[in-house]
Amino acid sequence: MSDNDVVLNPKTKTKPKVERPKLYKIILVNDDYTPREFVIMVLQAVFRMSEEAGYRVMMTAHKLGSCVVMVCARDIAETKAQEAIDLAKSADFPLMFTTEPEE
Ligand code: TYC
Repeated sequence: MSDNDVVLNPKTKTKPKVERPKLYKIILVNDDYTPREFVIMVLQAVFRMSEEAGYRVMMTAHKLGSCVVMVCARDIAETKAQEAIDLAKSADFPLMFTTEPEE
């Protein structure tokens, strides 16, 4: 084969090894003091949930202790969780959101 020949069907493939960025869960944590309506309001304002979806997520955290609100990239998860915590703080409620990597 001369240098000018073109190989149309190379027999080996190189797999690009790009790591998929880890996804993070935003978790709503139950407490005994934050009013249910306030939790729903925060879910609607920060996570763009409908009132019905907000009610379901709030009630799941209320009954089970916590509930996954959304799964997304780490920076978005941390920003949204902080936004929600800040809203609660400014209203003097102990409402808490945490983030953790998905398995
Ligand atoms: N448990 C609260 C109440 O009874 C309501 C609540 C639900 C608070 C979910 C936080 O993540 C939460 N007023």
